[in-house]
Amino acid sequence: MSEAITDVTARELYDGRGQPTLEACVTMESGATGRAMVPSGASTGRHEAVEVRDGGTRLRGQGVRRAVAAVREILAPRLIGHSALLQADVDAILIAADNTPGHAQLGANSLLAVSLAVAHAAAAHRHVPLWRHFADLAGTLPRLPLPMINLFSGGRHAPGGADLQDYLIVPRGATNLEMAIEMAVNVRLAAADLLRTRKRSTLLADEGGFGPRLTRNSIGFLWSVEAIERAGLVAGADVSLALDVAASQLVRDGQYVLRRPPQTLSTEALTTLVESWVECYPLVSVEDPLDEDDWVGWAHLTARLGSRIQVVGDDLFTTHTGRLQQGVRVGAANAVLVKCNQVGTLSETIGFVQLAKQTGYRTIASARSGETEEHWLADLAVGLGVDQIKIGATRTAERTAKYNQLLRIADELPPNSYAGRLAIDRGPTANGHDGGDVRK
Ligand code: 2PG
Ligand code: MG
Repeated sequence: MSEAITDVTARELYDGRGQPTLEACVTMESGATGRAMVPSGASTGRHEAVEVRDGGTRLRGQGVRRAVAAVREILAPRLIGHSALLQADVDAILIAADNTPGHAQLGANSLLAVSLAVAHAAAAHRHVPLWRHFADLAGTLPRLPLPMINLFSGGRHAPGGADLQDYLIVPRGATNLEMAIEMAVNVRLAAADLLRTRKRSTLLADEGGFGPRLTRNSIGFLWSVEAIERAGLVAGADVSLALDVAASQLVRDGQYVLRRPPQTLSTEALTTLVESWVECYPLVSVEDPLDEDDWVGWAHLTARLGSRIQVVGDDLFTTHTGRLQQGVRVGAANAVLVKCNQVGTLSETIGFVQLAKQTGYRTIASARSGETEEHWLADLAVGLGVDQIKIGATRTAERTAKYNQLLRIADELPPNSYAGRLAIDRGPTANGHDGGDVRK
């Protein structure tokens, strides 16, 4: 059987933060090969699948030799002889080999590296681009997502900076992907000028954006708007703003503790603060505005803001269908972040995206703060036909690898394949809300 897997191996390599990560390699009877590396988060959700690291003193405990051994000794023998074209079967074998909640024994990093390497090999075997293979697996029409691009970072991604983790720009006015990325590049350059003028650091944060010290979190919004205008664009029309609060990282003893300025807030008070930002700035999307287990708070916030903006669950859902079902039940959020390594395998990720689409939640494929130079996430976003993609700034190779791949794919697809502003502006969202025109 030419599509049979004949070899599975793994090695320890390094990601863009210089941390060890895992690469798996798969060979098929036909001679086709595939390999994939996995990313890693910093502001990880409590309900994410488990990333297995070695512990001990070598590489400060971050080594992945145990995960490498899991691939070589446990996963490889179970997969050899199986068809690489049957991704769902492959993933079921991986999940059964681990057989613990959260893939805690072998690690979601081991499972995902192998799952993706199998997909890469299968695409090579079929002589189709990876995005096409993903689209065929999911039964989706390929689509180019609207990018959501990091400008300023804080929180865990830029310690010493703002409390809020990601200030992003959304080039809603662009009519094609090339124009969208060009706008983002120009805004980024303008932001660098703005920081230099104010004698602030232009050193890069984890996602390639800037991580300046800010005395108030609101300055991040003001400077984002200023950078858009300095780039000759209209804030709110050409380019809007998005935010990732990563609120679970701010919780101390049941309250949200902010430092810029110092504030200790209840759920209700943080919701009101987020609402004031929505009223003052051209914000169209807010991610993780509240703690990952505060379903009641999320439901209230979504009822209050969900008709005006996109409310995104990242740590809330951790790419798990069970948690999304809970969200649908209580009316929490109207969009989901999609991160493969939060759940573990390609098939689980596809299932999550399908459920999100069925339940009217918008979908955003997302990189991690610790990314690799690979571009499979761009292929996955296109193949699964998600609405938006969040892969950091237009800077540093592990980020531009994905933007560049999106641009390459754009050349292959018909011009009307770009999701554009409709991916965030309109259409029914979860909980019966109409997304409305969120233009400000
Ligand atoms: C997030 C991601 C990317 P991390 O919170 O959305 O910005 O961060 O990979 O650290 O979880
Ligand atoms: Mg997030």
